[in-house]
Amino acid sequence: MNITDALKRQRIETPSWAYANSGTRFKVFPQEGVPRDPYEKIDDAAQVHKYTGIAPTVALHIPWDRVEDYADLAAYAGERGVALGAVNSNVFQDNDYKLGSVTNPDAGVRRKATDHLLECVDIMDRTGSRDLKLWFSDGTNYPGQDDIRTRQDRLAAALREVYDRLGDDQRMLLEYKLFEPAFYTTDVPDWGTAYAHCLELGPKAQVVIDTGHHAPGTNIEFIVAFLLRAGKLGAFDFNSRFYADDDLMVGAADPFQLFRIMYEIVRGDALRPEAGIAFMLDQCHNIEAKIPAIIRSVLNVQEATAKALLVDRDALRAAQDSGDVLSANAVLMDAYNTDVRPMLADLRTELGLDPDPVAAYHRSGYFDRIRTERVGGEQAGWGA
Ligand code: PSV
Ligand code: MN
Ligand code: MN
Repeated sequence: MNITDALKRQRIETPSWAYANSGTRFKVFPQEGVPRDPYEKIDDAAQVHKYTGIAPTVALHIPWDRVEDYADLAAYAGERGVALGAVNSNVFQDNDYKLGSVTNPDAGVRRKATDHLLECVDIMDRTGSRDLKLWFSDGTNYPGQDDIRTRQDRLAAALREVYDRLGDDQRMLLEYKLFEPAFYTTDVPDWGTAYAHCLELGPKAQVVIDTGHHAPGTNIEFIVAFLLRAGKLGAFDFNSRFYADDDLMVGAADPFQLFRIMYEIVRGDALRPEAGIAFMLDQCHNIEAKIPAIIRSVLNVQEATAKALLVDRDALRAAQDSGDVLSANAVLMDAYNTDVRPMLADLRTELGLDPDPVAAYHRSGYFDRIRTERVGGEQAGWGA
């Protein structure tokens, strides 16, 4: 397939919570016009798709996006030209979870947490979502606080129960994170732990790479290559980090890293939707305008992808096979250093889109409408 065909077929999922107010634990700065309910988040997600043409799904977070009728929400999304994507579970914001959710020493709390995950699968049945995304804040703060190995047993038991509840076309995506909110041990701290649990569970369990969830200097593209080779990469949560889990716009901190990640995706033939990798954003726009920031983020992924597609794979292979270190590196850098923006502007024109999606959004008057119509917008659910 040629480069433009591959780019036309690329799909990026935006997160419902990125449209809502968010902040740090120090302060949430409310913005004008933010959505007041999940329906309005979908309205905003539809704007991102309208101007980029490659963001046709929006991920939900339960309970932040709890509604009476999920089938109705799915139908509403459809009317706006988008669809509901992954369902993100939330077992980290209840008083009961102080010592953990599915790994809590108290069996009653573990039951409550597992029941929530099962409820998320019920919701997926109604939204038509394929993916259940699991992230656990579980861990300990002090040596000796709880038994590290027993917590793995509890985790495995909960995952098994949820796995067995999945429908034929549904998947479980297990996300890891190095630390935070737990500071001594985290029960799913890295890709190896997530991979081992997914392997034990079976083919419907896959690993999520959140790009912000690693130690500084971690080679994320290696993880991508390894998991793709093992058939265990399920999804990305894209964002940028300078220090920890910063949740800044993808491609803002390290566009070269994003290119290297997307090169491994192209190398692994995993860009096409049929390959089953969900390319999602997981970001918070605390100080910048949200919808244009999300449009910008989608474009950043698209630009990195275009550069990855430009890599001359034959020349790279030849240089690698002959041990020509400098030429191999030069092939990669040639692609990275190409300005792909004119090509992408042409692609959009060909698709009937505005060549400059951010400018088109600003010109549309949408923001003026929502800032007057929406009063008292929602907080995403954390960061107060
Ligand atoms: C945790 O830091 C995480 O990355 C998980 O994906 C959560 O579900 C998400 O952030 C939302 O805050
Ligand atoms: Mn995430
Ligand atoms: Mn995170």
